[in-house]
Amino acid sequence: MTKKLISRYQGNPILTKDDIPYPVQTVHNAGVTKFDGRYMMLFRSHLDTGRSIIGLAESEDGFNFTACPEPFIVPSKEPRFCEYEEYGVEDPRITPLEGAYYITYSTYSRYGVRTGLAKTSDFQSLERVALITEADYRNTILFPEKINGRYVRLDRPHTEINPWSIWISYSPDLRHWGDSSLIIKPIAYHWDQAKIGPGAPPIRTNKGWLNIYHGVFPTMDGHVYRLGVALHKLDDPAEILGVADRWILQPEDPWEVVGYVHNVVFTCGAVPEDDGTLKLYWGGVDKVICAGTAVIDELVDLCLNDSRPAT
Ligand code: BMA
Repeated sequence: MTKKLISRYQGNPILTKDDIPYPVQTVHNAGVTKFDGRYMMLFRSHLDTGRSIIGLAESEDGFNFTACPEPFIVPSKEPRFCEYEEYGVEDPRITPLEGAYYITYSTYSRYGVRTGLAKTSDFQSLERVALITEADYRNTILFPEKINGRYVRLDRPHTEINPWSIWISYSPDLRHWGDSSLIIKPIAYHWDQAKIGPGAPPIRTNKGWLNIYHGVFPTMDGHVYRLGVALHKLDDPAEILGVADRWILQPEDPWEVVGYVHNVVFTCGAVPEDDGTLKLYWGGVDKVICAGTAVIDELVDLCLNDSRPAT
């Protein structure tokens, strides 16, 4: 039997809609970070309009979360943003960067899906910075530090011509982005053949940046979402040191197999710990939030020792 690299938390799912003090239909796809010794989680919820908002929950141990009384991000009323957030805000990722916490999230509107960038320093107030992509981009994640003097991000544009792939871009100021290139593609007849997208913001390891991404396989019974790992060179993250051939997590528990969208595990966040492990968070079937742990070195070794081509 292949070794399981992710140990599921015994108390999964760790958050469901019954834990939320305002009316929502789902809780899923959560970004998580450590702030002031606590774990802060931003999670997506569907409302009964079918549109999404983003809530906040807090935890002492990274597994037992308490949701805050009000949502944290709802569609903006500010003129610069409201037109592009009209249909909702989704899939937040949190990146600690230069003393603040930057949040990338998907903004939906009649024009398509873009990426919003917002910022908080206290998880109480929120400042929207900019819309940093045009349509149609999703799954934008920031690296937690500047590399060679520039901010760096991964994202996943949509196109009819190529299976949806992971791209890299750079910025001098977090607002203006360019020098983009495709760096990881789905592989034909492989678990991620339909499309891939960045998941958790990259984690620095001594061998490279660890990127936990999602990959999708089409079946006669719909798409299956799984998670995989890739390793990017520390001082040049456009260079891929390895993409693990096999997935690290697939839908297995009942709340990952049957639900709002069947057979989905989807990550927006992982928290590295001082002991060399990480806590990984994923949405199950677009309905609940689950957690697990992994040994960072084992994920890095999988990228390096059992690799498939990046493009
Ligand atoms: C993707 C996004 C995610 C979602 C996943 C599975 O396209 O919409 O938010 O979790 O599909 O439905």
